[in-house]
Amino acid sequence: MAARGEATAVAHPNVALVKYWGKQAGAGNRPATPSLSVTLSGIATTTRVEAAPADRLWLNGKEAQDPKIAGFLAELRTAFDIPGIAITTGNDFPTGAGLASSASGFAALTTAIDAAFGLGLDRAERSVWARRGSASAARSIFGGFVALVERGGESVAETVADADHWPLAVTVGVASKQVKSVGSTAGMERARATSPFYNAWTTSTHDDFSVALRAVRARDFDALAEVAEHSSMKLHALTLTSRPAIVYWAPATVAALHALAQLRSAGTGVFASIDAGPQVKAFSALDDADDVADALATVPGIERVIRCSIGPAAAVTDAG
Ligand code: 2P0
Repeated sequence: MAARGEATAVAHPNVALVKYWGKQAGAGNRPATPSLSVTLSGIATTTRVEAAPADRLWLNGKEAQDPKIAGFLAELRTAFDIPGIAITTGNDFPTGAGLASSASGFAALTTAIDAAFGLGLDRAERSVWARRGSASAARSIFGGFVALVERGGESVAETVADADHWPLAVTVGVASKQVKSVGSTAGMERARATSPFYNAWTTSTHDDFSVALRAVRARDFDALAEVAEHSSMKLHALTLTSRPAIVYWAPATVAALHALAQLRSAGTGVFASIDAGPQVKAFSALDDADDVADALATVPGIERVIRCSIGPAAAVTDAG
């Protein structure tokens, strides 16, 4: 495909079953631990890039400054000849509130820039570049169940099972649309520097990753539920024991956890996962998604329920 100096790409957020929280020392934005996620369908970032006299950014209809994007473009330009870029990007879900908008954002941006300016990246290379913007974005380049692991001195993402291997539902209870108080990068660094549990986290996450990968391959819901909830709770144990503590949960987050536990006691296979924000992501069989959505919708303080399933890779939708 000829590069025309403009392109549009779509990418989807992902939710980690085994979470990433902490970086290796040194350059390249490489995670300290392996992680395993599902890319979502049902919510997306759409990003258009065009050659321009200077870099400019419009986010959700408003002109914005973003130091993370500026740093990412500067790093890309050390390797590629890229002109000024006008970036127009939008999310059809709350931005910066623990719904992985930086994952889908950097995945869509890298994919659009590659197409617009003829960088010639294959999917794996695009994922490595997206990781430099935001490590979870490496996973959103791929669809289905995605691992982010160490391979050959590099941190690389890869699909470990396609979406149709195990078509789970992911039902999101939005507990607050407010932008999070402490961003992920700062939160991770604070945990590394101050939480007494940080070493236990990095050691045990390697085991969690192996268990979760086996559970995904075997489609063993109970095994995945146990390890994924544990990884999510352990992440929040880290943020709560950082100094000063970071409390990502809202009251409705806790209420939703109780509602899902009650549903599980009544026999529905469901487990919860929470990222760096108050939203609760409930995993279940597709057949149980109506019950899960009904349960979340009646939780006091849950503002909105978003129905997702497991989704596709980032893709160019318009190459000029
Ligand atoms: C994850 N999160 O595995 C974890 C769980 C949030 C909680 O990856 O510093 O925005 O840009 O690499 O990718 C969010 O972290 O952080 C994240 P940076 P990123 O999904």
